[in-house]
Amino acid sequence: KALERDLSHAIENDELELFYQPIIDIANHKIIGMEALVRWFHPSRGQVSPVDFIPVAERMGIIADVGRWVLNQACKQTRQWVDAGYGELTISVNLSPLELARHEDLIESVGDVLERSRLNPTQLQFEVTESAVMDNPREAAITLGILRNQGIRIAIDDFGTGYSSLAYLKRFPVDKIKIDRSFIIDLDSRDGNAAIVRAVVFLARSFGMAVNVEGIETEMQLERIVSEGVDEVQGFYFSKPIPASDFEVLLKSNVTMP
Ligand code: G
Ligand code: G
Ligand code: MN
Ligand code: NA
Repeated sequence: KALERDLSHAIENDELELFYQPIIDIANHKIIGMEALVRWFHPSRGQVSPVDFIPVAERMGIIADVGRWVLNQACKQTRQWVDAGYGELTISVNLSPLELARHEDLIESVGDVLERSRLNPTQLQFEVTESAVMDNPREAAITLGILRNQGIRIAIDDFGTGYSSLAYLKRFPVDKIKIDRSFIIDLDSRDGNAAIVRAVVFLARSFGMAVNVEGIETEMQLERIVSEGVDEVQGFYFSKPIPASDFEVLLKSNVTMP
């Protein structure tokens, strides 16, 4: 209950912050974008994980407010980095199942935010999990359709951990598959996982989708997936999610300034 009360003031008290994890082009190891991951710095509890407070925000009916704050902050930051000459970065934002189900709020925020940040819609990507889509397939299909018609990119997050992974790809046209990191963890030891990555890449290609591999932690894992034809990678091997100021240091070392 105390957590709920505090969360309802977190935005106005400026306690939310976005961390960013770089998304790397596997072909040249350059940063092509970033995933925004929200953090709540509670005045007495310290850092509260989104795993713990996003469900609370959903229950309280304020997830649309949190989502709007995240989207606005993420796009504003991206605009600053694009203006600073770090390239046409893409920003990836996680969507909760509820945001996907109640699309009116989301669609309105997206229009506002894109206009204000002057980002190209193709620079914005939403990540949705398989289970979020399967919770409410009809609503999800409508929401994703509207977003994609505007040019916004959709990625399936944590791919391979939910149900109906394969069949629904045909029904839910998306732009990208993010292979869950559980398939990467024991890539070194278990042969079967390399075969899964290969199969997902093949499947994605036949549907015209790009492939992201998450959770790369070692050079060995990177080497193993380079040969599988994935497009982009993320993981602690490159960087954890970090505050904006630290991310800018990465960007500086990453590109040749104009
Ligand atoms: O960054 P971290 O590992 O703590 O993220 C934990 C989980 O919280 C991940 O599943 C991530 O997708 C989710 N998450 C992080 N930021 C957001 C956000 O802004 N909105 C939603 N809905 N989920 C988020
Ligand atoms: O569910 P989602 O994929 O959005 O969760 C993203 C979270 O996964 C990030 O917040 C981050 O904390 C975590 N993550 C990202 N890269 C790695 C990694 O290489 N190893 C581990 N263990 N976690 C990671
Ligand atoms: Mn994600
Ligand atoms: Na994921």
